[in-house]
Amino acid sequence: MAAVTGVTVADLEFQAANLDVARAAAVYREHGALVVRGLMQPYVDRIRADIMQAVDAAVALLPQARQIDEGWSTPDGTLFIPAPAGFHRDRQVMVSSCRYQTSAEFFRSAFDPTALDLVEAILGPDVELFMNGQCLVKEPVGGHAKHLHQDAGYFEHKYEGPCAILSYAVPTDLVNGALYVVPGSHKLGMLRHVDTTSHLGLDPAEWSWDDALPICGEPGDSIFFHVKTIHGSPSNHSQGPRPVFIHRYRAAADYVVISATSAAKRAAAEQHVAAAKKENQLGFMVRGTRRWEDRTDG
Ligand SMILES: O=C(O)CCC(=O)C(=O)O
Repeated sequence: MAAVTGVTVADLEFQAANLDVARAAAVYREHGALVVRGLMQPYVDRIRADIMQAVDAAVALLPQARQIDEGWSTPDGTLFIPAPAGFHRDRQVMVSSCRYQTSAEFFRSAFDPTALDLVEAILGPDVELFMNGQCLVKEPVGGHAKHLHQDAGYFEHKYEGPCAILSYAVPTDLVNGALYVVPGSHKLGMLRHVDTTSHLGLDPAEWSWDDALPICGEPGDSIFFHVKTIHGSPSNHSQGPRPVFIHRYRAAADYVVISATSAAKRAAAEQHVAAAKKENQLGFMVRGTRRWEDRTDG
């Protein structure tokens, strides 16, 4: 697949200070991606400490890990996947246990006023959190690639779907695993996903890193992306860990209709779309009000 546009990082980029919210929201709507430099800077040092503490605890818990479809889960809820050849352990961290229930600073950062002004401009007045926050870590010297995918492959929604804010917790570049996005790809609709080493991903014969735009950044820089924007990040070839933290928001009336982590599970879940309901998917409200009619929809 050829690159969709000639969009550069500069076309997507804003500074958090004195942000022009309406203009930034317009860039998001057009490209399905947006970079806000320094947005999470006030929180990043504490969040990074919480993530890395969670990783150390999880590695100590590895003897108690149980096998699950996606890899192995330690009792704290960390997801491990197979490590590459030559790695010093047979399993590597993918998703840490750091989430809103475990890190006060991570939870507090989800309510950042500038982030919420922007999310409200994108999603409308009534906004809830989707999921409990997610912190992914690429371990040093070979930490996993997250292959190009649409988040909608994992959680397709009834309406617009979530807006994600992924923030770097360390300086992140082409060596340690910058996030790549395909600007404009949110307009392509739902694409076919296959099984990869990082779970659902686009067929590598159809989409490659050459089709995507890498976004390097500093700790606290944030990348917004649409649930259908193609994105991913290559392996970490540096000597240090590469953590990120992700907030996801959606319109308060929206809900998941297909949830899956493999192609077979997606195919099965596609049979039950009509049964999906909002009422058992209430996230914490961050802007506006919950409306009763939204809860009974579906
Ligand atoms: O860790 C990353 O860079 C990618 C995370 C990601 O793509 C996701 O969680 O959807």
